Amino acid sequence: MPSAHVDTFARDNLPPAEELPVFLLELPGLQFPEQLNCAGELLDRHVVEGRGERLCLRAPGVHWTYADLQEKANRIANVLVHDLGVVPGNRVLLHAPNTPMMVAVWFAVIKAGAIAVATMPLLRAKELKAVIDKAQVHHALCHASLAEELHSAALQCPRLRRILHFDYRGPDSLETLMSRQSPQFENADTAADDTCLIAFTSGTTGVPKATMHFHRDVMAVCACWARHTLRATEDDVFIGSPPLAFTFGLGGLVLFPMAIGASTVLLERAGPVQLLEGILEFGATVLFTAPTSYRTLAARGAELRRSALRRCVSAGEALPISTRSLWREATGIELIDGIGATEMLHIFISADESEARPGATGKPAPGYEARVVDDDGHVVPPGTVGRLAVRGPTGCRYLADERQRAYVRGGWNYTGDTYLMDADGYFFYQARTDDMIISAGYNIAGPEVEEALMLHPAVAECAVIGSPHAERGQIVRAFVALRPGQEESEAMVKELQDFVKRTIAPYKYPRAIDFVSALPRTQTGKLQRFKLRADGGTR
Ligand code: 3UK
Repeated sequence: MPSAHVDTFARDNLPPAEELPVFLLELPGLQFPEQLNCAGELLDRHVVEGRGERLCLRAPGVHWTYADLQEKANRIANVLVHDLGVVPGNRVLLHAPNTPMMVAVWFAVIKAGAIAVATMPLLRAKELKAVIDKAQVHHALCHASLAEELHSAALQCPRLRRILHFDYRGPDSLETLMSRQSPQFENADTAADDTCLIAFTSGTTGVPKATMHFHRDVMAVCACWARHTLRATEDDVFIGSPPLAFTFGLGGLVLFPMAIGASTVLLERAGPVQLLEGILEFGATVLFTAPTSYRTLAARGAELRRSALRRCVSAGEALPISTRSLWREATGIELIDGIGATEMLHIFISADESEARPGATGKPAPGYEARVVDDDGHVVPPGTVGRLAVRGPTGCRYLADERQRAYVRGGWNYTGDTYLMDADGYFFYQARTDDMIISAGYNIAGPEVEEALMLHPAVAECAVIGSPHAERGQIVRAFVALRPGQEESEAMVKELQDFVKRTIAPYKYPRAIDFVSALPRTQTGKLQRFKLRADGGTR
């Protein structure tokens, strides 16, 4: 396939062929042409087919049609090519909160055949530098409000030649350059297997990894889980909290709505309060957010019941049974749980409302296969806990990283999770592989104990880890944030311990309980158990 990449960095740094996962492309809808630019499919196609006047992006004070977005993206693509000298295959760093301009710059980069490297708004200079160095970035487009950290990073990154700022008025702004460029742009004629985005893992531990995804992969995730499980329509209005630099957010807030000509609401801040306001103000119908956010939002069930909301997707972390039922009771809506990963681009095991089973993530999404295996990679019988291995149209390609050999073995992607499959083929999340607690010879999955604790009315949030113990190897230690008005006392410790013993097998109860005001989380909302483990050891 003729690559459009003049700069061959991405292709040169792909894992060797024998370390790649198997890619399954048989499903109808996955037969992609050799030349494919996903921006053409997701954006230009709607204008060509006469849907240019349909609403595409909403934000406070912003109302862009597909034609509006196309015009902005084309002007920015011209700026990239003519003012900055970007050539196909170059990496362009994007640093912005979720705003319409962030979507426009994303499409501009893809249209130009370059590679979008989106970064979380909260990243500090040190983390931005790591991204710039790893992805060998020469150009950056940055939201004016986030300029400072990127500038300090740039001082230590001689490679970064140029930063343009947007969402501000100034003679040197991206908007000024855009106004001088043509609203027409001919997309780079990229190969379906040219890399179009590099996504960094959020990393609950260790050094972030850079994953590479092709134009074809972007279209594949739209054709699999989104088409078959989410089944949204062109009249749906999407909304959600994950940053667009997190592939959960990119898919849920840009790729999936635009694949079907629907519209999406972008919120710069998307805590539970802003989400609720956004849902009501913009009439959102499809919500993407994390389990903790559903837990908090459930308190506003009465308002949500009167809203247009109809489909709610939970991912990023295991969905506690208690959160699923809380949400159903509060809003009348059954959550769609789905496990996804940056390496896989999006969700690969899930269940829609009608198939959902409490405690189960679901079944492999159309196009994907999943199995539970032992340490040697052999499939274990149903009902046995083991490692999750998956394959499908998307899969792991780390950029120059030896951890590729740990994630992909024998053509399967190992997500680092332990799972159990029941006799009906439903997959039940247990824990991260390295979060299994081994206490006095028992294997205990932290999330199961968390689940039990969260059923207690006094508990707002909790996290369970194994902490070192002389006789037992490890003991189960819980960090608990109580609901307002509850007392952090010895009596409460005893109460919670007894409650867990009554709820699950007694040997799993937390022998130590620490009260905390909040739990440490990543910018993608994941619990950072390693931070608690570091604390837990010293107590
Ligand atoms: C965990 C889940 C249980 C699991 C992601 C949807 O989370 C995403 O990607 P990350 O690379 O993390 C991947 C890891 O997160 N996880 C995610 N969802 C679930 N565990 N139930 C779930 N529903 O450990 C997985 O290996 O940050 C999620 C779409 C795109 C994504 N990138």
